[in-house]
Amino acid sequence: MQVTPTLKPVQVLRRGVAATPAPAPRWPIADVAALFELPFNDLIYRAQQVHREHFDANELQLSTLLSIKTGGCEEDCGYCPQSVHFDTGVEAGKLLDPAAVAAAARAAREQGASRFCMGAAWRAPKDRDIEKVAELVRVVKAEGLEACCTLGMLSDTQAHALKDAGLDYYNHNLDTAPEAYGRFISTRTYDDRLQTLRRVRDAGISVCCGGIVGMGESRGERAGLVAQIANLDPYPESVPINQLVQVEGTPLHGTEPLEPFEFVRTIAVARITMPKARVRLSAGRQQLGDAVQALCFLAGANSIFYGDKLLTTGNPDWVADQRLLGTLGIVAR
Ligand code: SAM
Ligand code: DTB
Ligand code: SF4
Repeated sequence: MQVTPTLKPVQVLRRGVAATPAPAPRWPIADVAALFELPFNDLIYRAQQVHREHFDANELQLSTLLSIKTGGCEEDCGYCPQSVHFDTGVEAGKLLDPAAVAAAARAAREQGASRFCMGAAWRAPKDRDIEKVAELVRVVKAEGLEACCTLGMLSDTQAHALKDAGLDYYNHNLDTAPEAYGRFISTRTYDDRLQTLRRVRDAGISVCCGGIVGMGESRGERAGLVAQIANLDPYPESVPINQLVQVEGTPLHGTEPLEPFEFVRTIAVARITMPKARVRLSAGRQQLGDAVQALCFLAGANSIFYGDKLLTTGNPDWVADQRLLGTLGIVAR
């Protein structure tokens, strides 16, 4: 099926003078929604074509996650076990020291990871936190790995300080479609997130931005999320697609699980709309199982979180992943 971009009508000012129209989005929501509606085989075929045009289809990038500051977060993201608003049993910890981070980074590199992503349960770091995280970035770089951080909202100065420390990627997710956002989070806005993404981009750091599916959102809202990310200008270098990990105590625990083929469709649509991005099969791999993961790779996922823990929840261990990649003939980078 041919997806043609629709042009927005030129806006006309009251006095009859033509105003500069907002640039047409690269991916109108209707076109993204139309991709979701394709027969499954046609969608996967299109995603494979796009994937093979831009990547070696049998190659996978491995990122290892480490929670450098766990729990006690003041935000109320309804999916997250680290929020103080919910009783999930996650205990708040202090920021890890450089030696602990160096040891974890070395272990990740020895197991074949190429990127090390440090996550902190902050709404926004303080300037003195950034000084400490900058040191952690230097430690990770010294181990020969790409460094990524996800620390919450950043100011311009903070983004530049992280860039100066050598940070390669900053992860900040939009998480869901704008119209669904209020159902999950009340303590910061969608615009706050877009602003941080702009600051990261302007500081010269590569952008990692994705979202969560399986939160009870509609297909149209999944299309809305992908369209938002694909229409960032430029679109992110890295796009993590998380399946909700349901944690007892969070408001989203007990949500009707997403049908696995719908998850695969989301990966395929992300691949088609962001041809050169690393699309990462992120949280939820333990729940997906090997066969659905293989379908995700077929649909264009070419990155995973690698290591037996995400931030506070489980992930397949190194042995299981190496076995899966061996079975599929996929080579790590
Ligand atoms: N506190 C920072 C923030 O939210 O910007 C960074 C860490 S936060 C844990 C990073 C991302 O993890 C969230 O944006 C969300 O996409 C993802 N996440 C959190 N809890 C999750 C869950 N239960 N299942 C899937 N993804 C989750
Ligand atoms: C992302 O998109 N997913 C990762 C990473 N970026 C920071 C986090 C997943 C967290 C899953 C729930 C947990 O382990 O606490
Ligand atoms: Fe805090 Fe991030 Fe969890 Fe939201 S997702 S509660 S900001 S740690």
